[in-house]
Amino acid sequence: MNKFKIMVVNGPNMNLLGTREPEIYGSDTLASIEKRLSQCAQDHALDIDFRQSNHEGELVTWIQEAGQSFSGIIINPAAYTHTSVAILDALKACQIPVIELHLSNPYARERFRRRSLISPVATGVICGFGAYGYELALTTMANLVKD
Ligand code: CA2
Repeated sequence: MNKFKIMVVNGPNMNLLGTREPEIYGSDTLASIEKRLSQCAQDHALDIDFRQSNHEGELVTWIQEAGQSFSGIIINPAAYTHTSVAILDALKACQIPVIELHLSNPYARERFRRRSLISPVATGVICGFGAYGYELALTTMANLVKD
């Protein structure tokens, strides 16, 4: 049986996870998050494609690809959450479920982080649960795509 394919996209500076600011983002690296998420994907019989880029245009290209050949997208747009009309437009064009994800709770932080350009086009938002949020998002996505 063909498995549903889910793209998991991480935005700028997420490659630095685990090296600084552990009090905000936890001590996991992106590689350790990916490893745990792969196990979670197996448990839900999903295929995940886990990616990170520091480049807005590359993220847009990946979102377009997800819209064409994936069943869902989980995205932590990182700082682009608060600035990127290009990512907003790309997600708007996708006809698949979109889960916006953040490790921290941006609403409990600086004022500029309280505005997300992405949330209006997301199916739902998960934030504030650290690395575990990725597993929450994938479990939710499993329910969305199998419904
Ligand atoms: O809480 C989140 O997941 C964020 O999307 C993380 C972004 C931040 O700009 C958003 O407001 C909230 C930052 C990702 C960069 O993470 C770093 C980790 C370690 C050291 C430096 C940056």
